[in-house]
Amino acid sequence: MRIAIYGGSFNPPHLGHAEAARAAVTALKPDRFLIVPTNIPPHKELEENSPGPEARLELCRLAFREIPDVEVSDLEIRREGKSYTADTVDILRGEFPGAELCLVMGTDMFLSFRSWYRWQYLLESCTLAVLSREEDDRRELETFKAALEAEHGARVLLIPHTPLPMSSSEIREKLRLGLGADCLSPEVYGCVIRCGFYGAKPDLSWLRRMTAPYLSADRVAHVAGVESTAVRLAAHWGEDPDRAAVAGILHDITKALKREKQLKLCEKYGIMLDNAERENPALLHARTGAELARELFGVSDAVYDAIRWHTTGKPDMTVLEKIIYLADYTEPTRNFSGVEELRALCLEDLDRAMALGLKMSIEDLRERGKPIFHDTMDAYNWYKKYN
Ligand code: DGI
Ligand code: FE
Ligand code: FE
Repeated sequence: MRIAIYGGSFNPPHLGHAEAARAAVTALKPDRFLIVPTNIPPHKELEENSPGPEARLELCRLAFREIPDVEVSDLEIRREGKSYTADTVDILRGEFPGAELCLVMGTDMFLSFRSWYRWQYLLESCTLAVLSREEDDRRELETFKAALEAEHGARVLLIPHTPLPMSSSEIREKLRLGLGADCLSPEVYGCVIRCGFYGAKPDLSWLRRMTAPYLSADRVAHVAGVESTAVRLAAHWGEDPDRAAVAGILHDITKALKREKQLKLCEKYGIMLDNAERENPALLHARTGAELARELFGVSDAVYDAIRWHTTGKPDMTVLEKIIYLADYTEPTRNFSGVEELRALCLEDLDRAMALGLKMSIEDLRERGKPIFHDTMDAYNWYKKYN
């Protein structure tokens, strides 16, 4: 019986890890292949927003689930403190007496092997399976392999493998900039964004793709228009354009849902409704949209609130809230009379634009014989002083 062990911090596990595992499975054909994420000890400085051990385990399960016969093991995560491979090997030897244990590692780990804790014990108990890069110095590897074999009776297998050009630390940095979606499996990336790990900002093209199925055909141009208008206003008013883009992309995410579904979502999220809201499903999508955006994409409170208040407005809004309200009202496909004046005002004074927008909205509702919702009225009563 052959058991392969592929350890690492997997913070986060990326496509390069998955590729390496695939190459090792193919070359070693082990009976069991264990991915063993290390426990990152609590005293080690962890970057802010790093996933905890349990979450990292879950990310690994997602990252490696496409590879047949690979198991993610919580052996080291369950063990407190620093994770020594030798301790893990002790346990596996006890559990699987007589099995051949293969330690899967990259070239750098291999060449520094003599600095590992209890490395001689590891050489006695395990075969080393080294994923060697094409650009590696072949002779250096062969020489080191021969030395370990001659001096310590080691068993070393060199597995040719060209790794994908990526590293976890580089990816963490990219994620903070709204990049890196192409380095992770879709499931891992989705989980990172939803949970806000590594301070990740969503990749906007990924977000557009993910939200497309939620939009009815006649909403697509509107939502794209809100996004671009919100980004422009954000740049103009010193607000974060990425945040504005996220709010714009997500603001109508539940608009297509029928009243019944809206009410179901309100129940699910514990949203309390008054009679006016219950009677007017057009008002619900701002509330359910904010909740769904948080559940699916882990949006910040600022983005949540911008979506939450985009339909009615409210007194004393944040810059982002005003931007989304006004972008929704003035994006390029809107063509009601007075829209040009409102567009111009958005670039001059956001509060006056709110006053005008709310006034026009209320006039329009009155003309159509619709009741004015109290949030809309409260908002207007706050902003009318800027008129
Ligand atoms: O979702 P959009 O169509 O892009 O725009 P929106 O979120 O502003 O929603 C507009 C709808 O909301 C429109 O059908 C009118 C309705 N609405 C907004 N404020 C009020 C309102 N309806 C009533 N009855 N009262 C309001 O105060
Ligand atoms: Fe809306
Ligand atoms: Fe909208």
